[in-house]
Amino acid sequence: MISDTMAARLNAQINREFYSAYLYLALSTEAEGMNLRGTGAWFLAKHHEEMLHAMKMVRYLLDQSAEVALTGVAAPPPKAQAVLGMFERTLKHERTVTAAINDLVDHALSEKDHATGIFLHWFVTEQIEEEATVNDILGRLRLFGDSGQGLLMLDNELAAAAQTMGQASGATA
Ligand code: OFO
Repeated sequence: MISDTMAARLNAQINREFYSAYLYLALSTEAEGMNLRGTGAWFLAKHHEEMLHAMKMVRYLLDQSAEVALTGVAAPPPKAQAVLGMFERTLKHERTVTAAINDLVDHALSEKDHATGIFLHWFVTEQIEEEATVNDILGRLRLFGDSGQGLLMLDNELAAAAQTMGQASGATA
């Protein structure tokens, strides 16, 4: 059993995870609209990952006999217009999520809620990996540009990465 405050905070995070899924679905469709199939597949794989993150938290609340309170998910922002902008938006968003996860851990520690603290460790590690991956992609985009040959190369790499991500999450990208 966890406290009502802890449950409310986890419910708020569930909403953030669904928003992440929604944001990446929007970016996926934007990339597809630009004929960047690999980039679209990568963002779709991210969408599936975020849905899994939300569901992990839903499962945790259920296992702790806590209430799952689903709330409305905000609309994603207008189109990013360029691939560099898409990934800049992604990194900014992931940093916000990292801060939110860290706050959750802090709160769990303040309540001496060890179960939730341990549960959240997976998310702490996941955020490190997510930020690193997006930083890497941004580095390439800045080095080779987000058009022409450089973009084609990146799109192919993202197509391959999406397949791996899809296999890892069990979802089809
Ligand atoms: Fe849910 O991991 Fe990113 O946002």
